[in-house]
Amino acid sequence: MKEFKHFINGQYVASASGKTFENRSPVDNSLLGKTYEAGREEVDAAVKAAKAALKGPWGKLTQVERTKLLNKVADRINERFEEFLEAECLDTGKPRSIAAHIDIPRGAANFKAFTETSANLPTEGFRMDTPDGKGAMNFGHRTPKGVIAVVAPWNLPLLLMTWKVGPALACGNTVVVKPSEETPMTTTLLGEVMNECGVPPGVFNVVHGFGPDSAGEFLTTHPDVDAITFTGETRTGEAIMKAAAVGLRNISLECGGKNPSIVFADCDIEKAVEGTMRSAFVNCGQVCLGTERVYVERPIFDQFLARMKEEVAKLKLGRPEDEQANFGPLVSQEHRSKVKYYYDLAVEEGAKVEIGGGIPDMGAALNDGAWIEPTIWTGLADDARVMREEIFGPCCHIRPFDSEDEVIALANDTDYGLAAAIWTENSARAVRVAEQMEAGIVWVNAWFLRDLRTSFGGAKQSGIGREGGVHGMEFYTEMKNICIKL
Ligand code: NAD
Ligand code: 6OD
Repeated sequence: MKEFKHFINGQYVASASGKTFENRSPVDNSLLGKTYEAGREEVDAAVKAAKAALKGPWGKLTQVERTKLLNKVADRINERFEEFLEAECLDTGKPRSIAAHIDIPRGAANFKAFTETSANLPTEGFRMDTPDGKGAMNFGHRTPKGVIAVVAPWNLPLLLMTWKVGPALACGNTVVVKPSEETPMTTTLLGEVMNECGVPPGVFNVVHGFGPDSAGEFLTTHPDVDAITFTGETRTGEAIMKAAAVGLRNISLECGGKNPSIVFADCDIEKAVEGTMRSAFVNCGQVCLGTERVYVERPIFDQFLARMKEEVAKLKLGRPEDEQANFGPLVSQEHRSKVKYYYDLAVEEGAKVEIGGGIPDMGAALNDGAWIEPTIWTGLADDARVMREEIFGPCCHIRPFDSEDEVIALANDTDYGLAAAIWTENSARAVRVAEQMEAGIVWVNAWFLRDLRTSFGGAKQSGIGREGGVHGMEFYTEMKNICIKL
């Protein structure tokens, strides 16, 4: 039986209480291992180690030395690619082809991209006049913020954890990571890589467990944590924001979405179908940037819907290692119950189920897994709960529209504001509509096309703050003004 332990001060440790919880496969519900649940004692040890490491050899590294070390981490993840891939697929059930293309390479890239940004981060300087005529010089100086708590979700476990750990370490901080209870494996494995690369003990720490009254809460309420970066549900973000209020710790919150996709009649319809298929169904719909509301201009509505149904019918459900499969299970039985609840609610609320809507028969070997059918609805009212609440499953509602103004209002009529996609060959319209989207990220004729130098984050209830490029550097450093009287 595999055991997933905490990684504290460079060593793997069990919980003093001996408390564990099961890690089960979403593919067939088989037992993959047991994970230790951290109590206050382990969280405290991890935070203490992280705090001490700030003053140790890590804190004395030059920018160049730190860059070399983190680049080595990226290279080592790539050298151990197969192990990371296997671990990610076991935990999430996602097809290997997806994890090999998205999760693992991006997990490694996050350690390289932000060392470059950090090394090239500009600062400011102001020469000022003084009454004695001699003047003074001001210049900005950045220091690491300190101990960063990283609280991560399960949908892209390595990618979303390193997306925070990469920039945090690039800026010279130390981290304590709380991965999702659903997906402990790749974060645990990263501890080995840190040791292999010579990252000093205490710089990267991992504590496992749940949220409330468990590792998540113990970590985010710990007084020696200097800032908290979180990705997950909006309601959890609220709890974390409350925890961070004590001691005025800074937060970065990347939360839920109910993202629209707008398909204009002048789009390249095949490109729009291909992109919308990915945005609604890749990773079994478990991508925060994914599309759950599709608006299609009326002249091409029937054609677009028919093409989407054809493509959904071609999705091939199967085990991660099945090379023909491009669609895995949801992450857990618990999450499937939530998604299935919304599938049933959609019907109650008057949706026409165009395709899917249920739980597939996967055969005896897989029927205990968290499988669900990819689903398209039409006919829902704009105020239906299914149209307003994040489902985080492989489903979307497709609705016709008649004018640009109408669709802008519809797309923005949501509590969330994470991402939007626009499909049109008219570049003036693309810019005009993109500028009016109430969202942190807008793609035109693309989806999930990522340049790590750009800002990433959500408006409204999709989050607070921006990470990526120089924006993340603001969060991960403390800016100081030094004023020198001349
Ligand atoms: P979640 O909020 O349930 O859990 C995320 C993490 O928070 C987990 O590690 C969990 O254990 C921890 N947690 C839960 N309650 C806590 C508490 N009270 N205190 C401290 N920690 C706590 O989210 P999830 O189900 O893992 O992920 C799915 C959600 O994440 C969706 O809403 C999705 O939209 C969102 N998400 C957002 C982004 C983004 O970049 N905006 C990216 C991925 C996922
Ligand atoms: O690409 C990224 O950097 C990122 N943070 C993606 C988030 C995906 C959400 O599920």
